Amino acid sequence: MNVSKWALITGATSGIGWATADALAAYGYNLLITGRRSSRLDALEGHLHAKYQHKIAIKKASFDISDRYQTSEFLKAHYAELDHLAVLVNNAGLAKGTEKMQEGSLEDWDAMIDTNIIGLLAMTRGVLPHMIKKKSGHIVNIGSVAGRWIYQGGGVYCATKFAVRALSEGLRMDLMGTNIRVTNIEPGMVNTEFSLVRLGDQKKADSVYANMNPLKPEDIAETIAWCVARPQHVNIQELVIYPTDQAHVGMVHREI
Ligand code: NDP
Ligand code: 8X3
Repeated sequence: MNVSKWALITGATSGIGWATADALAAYGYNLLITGRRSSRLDALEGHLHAKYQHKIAIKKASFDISDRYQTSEFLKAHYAELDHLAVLVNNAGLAKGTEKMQEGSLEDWDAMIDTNIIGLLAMTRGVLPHMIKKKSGHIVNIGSVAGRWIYQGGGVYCATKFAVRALSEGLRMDLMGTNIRVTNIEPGMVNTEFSLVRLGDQKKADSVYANMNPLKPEDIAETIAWCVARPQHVNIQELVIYPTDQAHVGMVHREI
């Protein structure tokens, strides 16, 4: 095993996670990439090996992070890589639905809470003993502007991202003296599969980004790579990143 430095990216099968794998590969990180869709992990592995000429090691793990048992089996199976983990990017996440709470689906709420909060927590809890042992590491959480401001029909999703913000802050306090950094990245609109997953319809998803210039996954990935590349004594705690066309949640300039 190439032991130099490993990064674990959850939700690497698409969007921000995929782009982050690419950005960290460019910095020479070996990658542990996860997500439920194994064919996408295979495609990402092929893309990265072609682009970086097999200079980095890649391990793939396909599992459902909202299932605590599957996450714990993943952690057990990758103990060796985790001992060399420099970066964990807690990116896997989703929004489901835009209904008002009085009409919301409990299944959708379970999916958001179990993925965005419980999955992130279980993964973080699993890797921390490895990082604490070597007194170094960087946890990058993908929060959202939805973790700072609330919008109608987004209450539960927003609550999960408020939780990510609170957990990031609490973690920084608990980890004081361990040398481990914790960053919360809070993007506005990024054109990924996010809206397709949320709305379940490609046309509706396309309309979210119509006539405006949203962020690209690469914009967030480059920011993550920049945070990670800061000197060890520098911790970028929080970063809010909007597209220029978006002034606030729900306030978007569209050229029509
Ligand atoms: P995508 O839908 O493109 O990517 C989401 C990723 O999360 C996929 O790789 C998906 O993999 C993974 N994922 C979702 N559920 C699970 C699960 N149960 N188990 C394992 N993996 C899972 O969306 P984004 O790239 O936009 O989203 C990435 C993160 O960014 C999320 O946390 C999202 O909340 C956040 N975010 C997104 C914004 C946006 O506007 N797009 C803005 C602010 C934050 P798979 O389906 O293969 O399991
Ligand atoms: C995704 C951004 O504004 O759609 O977290 O909630 S938003």
